[in-house]
Amino acid sequence: MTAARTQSAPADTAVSAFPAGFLWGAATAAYQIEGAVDVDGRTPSIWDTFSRTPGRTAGGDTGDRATDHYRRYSQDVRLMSELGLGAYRFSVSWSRVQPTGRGPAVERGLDFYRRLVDELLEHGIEPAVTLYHWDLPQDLEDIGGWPARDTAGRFADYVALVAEALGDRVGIWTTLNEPWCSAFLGYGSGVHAPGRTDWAAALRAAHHLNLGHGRAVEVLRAALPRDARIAVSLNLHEVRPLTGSAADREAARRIDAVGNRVFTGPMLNGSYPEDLLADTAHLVDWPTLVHDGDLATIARPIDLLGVNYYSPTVVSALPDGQAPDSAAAARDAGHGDGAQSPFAGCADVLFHRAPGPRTAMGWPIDPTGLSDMLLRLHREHPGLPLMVTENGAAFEDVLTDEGRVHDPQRIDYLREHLDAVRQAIAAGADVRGYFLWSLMDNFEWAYGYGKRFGLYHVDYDTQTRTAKDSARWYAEVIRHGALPDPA
Ligand code: IFM
Repeated sequence: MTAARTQSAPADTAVSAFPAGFLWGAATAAYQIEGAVDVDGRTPSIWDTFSRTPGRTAGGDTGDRATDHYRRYSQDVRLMSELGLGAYRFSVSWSRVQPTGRGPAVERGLDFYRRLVDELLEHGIEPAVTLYHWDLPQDLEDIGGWPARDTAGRFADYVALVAEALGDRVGIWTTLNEPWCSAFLGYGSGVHAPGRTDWAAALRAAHHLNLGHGRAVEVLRAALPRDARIAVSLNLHEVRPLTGSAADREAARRIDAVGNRVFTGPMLNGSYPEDLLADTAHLVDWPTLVHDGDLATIARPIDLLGVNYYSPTVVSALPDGQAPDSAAAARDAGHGDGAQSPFAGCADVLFHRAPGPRTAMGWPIDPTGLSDMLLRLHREHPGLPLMVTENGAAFEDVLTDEGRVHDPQRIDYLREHLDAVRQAIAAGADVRGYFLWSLMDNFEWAYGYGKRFGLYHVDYDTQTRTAKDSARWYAEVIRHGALPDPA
């Protein structure tokens, strides 16, 4: 934790190149791009159910068609090749592989990923698989979802099926993407599927996601070749107290506990932080929730920590006499219009958006949050290689009559954030690569199709992909392995 905007990596303007072997990538997720939700045996996930529920997503948008990547994947791999990507990070849809969340694999579902991986390898692009990016099979939610312990075991069985199918050709494996969102937006504030608003359920979900991660690591280690790299991607909150007051620093500590250390504690240190356990003891009975052996499972060593970063989180204590309003807290945190704060037990923490430029999501643009987070992880977990597995921005892109998308704000955002990565590396952080979010515009969850994060613009009527100026810019960065001069 650092005071707002005070700490940043030392500037090093003399060197703009990234280390040799730095992996340049772009990322997507199954439900956000695939479409084809009812073909080849796929059954509904919690996001199908949620997005089809009136009022849950902007404009009632669903992933039914998305960017039709399930059918257009070859064309999309060609776009990746034009960018010169070294790696492509995508997620596997559990509902496609194992529709009810248990039992044997549906080969037609796995075949899609086999074809995609083959196509990537033919183009010299390294596949990086994410095993879970929020789309739990609905059948598993119906019997308890992530708050139920059994879901961790179901996840491990599913992971074994995917590892068996793709293990010989995929070298980078991520167990979970942003489990904080799955637990706290899905079961806490309810702005994500399955839309439950129960802080105790959110904390139970967090533990079972941790357990599912640990069991998945065990399965992957047993199934994959020795040189496969196993990771988890966390959206760690760069939490900054609004002021240096004891009350604001205490607010930051609490958000750091339930936003970050609820995952990094057990995964990387083998224990839940004492302060988290104390803060949330009124919500869950941790000694009953955490069984003997769970922590050893969760702490199985990983090879890479994925860091997803968009914006810092500035917090303060509620002024004396002001009533807590946890729905407002959720809104102000930039986490949607939820019924209550996603941060379990923290209704009395206020969130502040730093002044200055913001993205179309309303998220303040502050690259120092990325360098500070990378350096914190380097300090606290020395020897653990890091990878930026998501970073990018939505802006109000316009497709011109000439078929161009001029997006200088995205180029600025990317340049500043890549420079923050470079500075963190120069200061000692072992950052192995960068995956830009996202390859193409896609279904932005509760925001529907209104928010565009892509390097490629997608016309959702015709499914035409158009390279934005930022795509050309990123291709040059990749080609040179260095940032061009801003001029
Ligand atoms: O689109 C999401 C992605 O699915 C997970 N990380 C944040 C992105 C932007 O909100």
